[in-house]
Amino acid sequence: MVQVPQGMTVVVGLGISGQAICRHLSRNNIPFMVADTRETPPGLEAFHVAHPTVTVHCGPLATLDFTYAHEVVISPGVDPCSPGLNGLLSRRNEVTGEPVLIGEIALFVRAVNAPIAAITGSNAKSTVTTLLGEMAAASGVYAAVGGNLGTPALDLLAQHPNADLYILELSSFQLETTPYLGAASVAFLNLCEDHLDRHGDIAGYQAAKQRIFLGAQHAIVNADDRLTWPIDTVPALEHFTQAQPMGEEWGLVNTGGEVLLVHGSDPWVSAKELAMAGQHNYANALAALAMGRALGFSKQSMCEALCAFKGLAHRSEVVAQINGVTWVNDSKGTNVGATLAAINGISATLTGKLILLAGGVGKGADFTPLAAPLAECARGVLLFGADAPRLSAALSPSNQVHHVEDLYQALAVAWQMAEPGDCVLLSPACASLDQFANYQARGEAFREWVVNKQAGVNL
Ligand code: UMA
Ligand code: ADP
Repeated sequence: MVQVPQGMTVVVGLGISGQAICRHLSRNNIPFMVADTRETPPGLEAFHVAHPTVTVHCGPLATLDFTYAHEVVISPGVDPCSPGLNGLLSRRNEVTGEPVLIGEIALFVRAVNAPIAAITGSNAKSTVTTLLGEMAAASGVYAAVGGNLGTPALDLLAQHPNADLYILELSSFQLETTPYLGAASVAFLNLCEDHLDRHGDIAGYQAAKQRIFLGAQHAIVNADDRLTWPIDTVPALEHFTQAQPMGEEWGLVNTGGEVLLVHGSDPWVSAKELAMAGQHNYANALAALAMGRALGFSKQSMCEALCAFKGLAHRSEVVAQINGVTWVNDSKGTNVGATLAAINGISATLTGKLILLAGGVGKGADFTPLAAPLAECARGVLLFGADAPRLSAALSPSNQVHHVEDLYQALAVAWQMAEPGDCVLLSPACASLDQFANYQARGEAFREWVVNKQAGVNL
């Protein structure tokens, strides 16, 4: 057993977040050591060069005695209930009364001196976070954007010490170890089954995400998804809906065939002006507009930024239109909720049918919610990867399911099957790790095939 020295802060994990925590502690002259459960964590050698005097303990956490540790700051990928840490969960600092076990965002909250805007949900976090950042820039607000997406939160403080606002995408893993956030505005966008291996069940996952409301001055939540509503009171609480709004909700109104994004009875922007594909992005636009309004951004600038925003790569991204067929890369659709949103959001605007390319590592999810919408709109469902059999068992015979070896075979079959007016959608409802390095590599493979086909390359 290795004893943590008296008063020492321990950083657990030497990944992107852990390294940002170490840089922050160094800048603030706080003595720390590092523990990582892996024998040789990535970046270890470079870390020793950057921090030559810092002790790094590699191997099981249960071989460390944390009795005299001042604070234990864990990385998001490390479960706070891991062996070796569980004794710390209930421990509080005798002087400050704060929990001894915290995460990166707790340090961020202590150090920040400008307002925070924070976004969580199972899906659409990155899209809304980036869009809100664009709206801030258009309104002349100096906002630093990062968190679970892009730059780690603590690095934002160092890189943008004079920011007017910090816009953070926060995952359930980050929120789980955040005792208090105190944000000026937060959004909880949606909740569907994901990360249950870590949180146990949907209630545990929801409880972690609920922490975004701690000390929030304004919140926007999803009127169509009760699991996003705060359990405790939030001073200024607003709702968005993909239906006609009730009262002062943010929602959609159909006037003479034109869909308007509205706040109560106040029209903000016409849906046809949006550059993002799919009706599910109307919900994302509404959430960002509500946050921007609460944060004091200019209405006109926000609407201009929204209409110019094409969305992020791999999220319902239109790659090409070929012979009247639209090819859409939604490789970031790694859970059932995301794929459902993409199917519903895209099929609503189609004149033809949908051909869905899906499969990969299903993370134990229940795929049955996909059957009914696919029965309505699919010409074919092409399944590949480790959990193709589970997916096909959850779908119905009317879903026109075909099994293929991999994404490339799925693309070739889709090419033969598609008719003008159709959309070929890669939205796998699964992680990519059985056949690709990550979702980006899967999306790039899709893009490359489609672009080559468009250029007339024989594939
Ligand atoms: N690990 C160990 N032992 C350790 C420490 C880590 O085995 O001691 C493993 C973890 O189990 C995990 C991997 O190493 O498999 C990475 O974990 P980490 O906590 O070191 O991750 P970071 O590199 O610090 O990246 C994290 C976020 N990763 C996770 O939450 C898993 C990144 O989000 C985030 O961008 C980054 O901090 C900066 O804030 C990525 C992510 O996948 C994009 N997030 C999940 C998601 O979006 O669904 C939550
Ligand atoms: P996150 O950061 O939460 O993973 P992203 O913006 O990267 O979110 O999008 C992830 C997936 O969620 C994409 O496949 C996208 O099509 C899907 N998605 C986008 N908007 C919504 C929505 N409003 N509801 C559910 N899923 C959505």
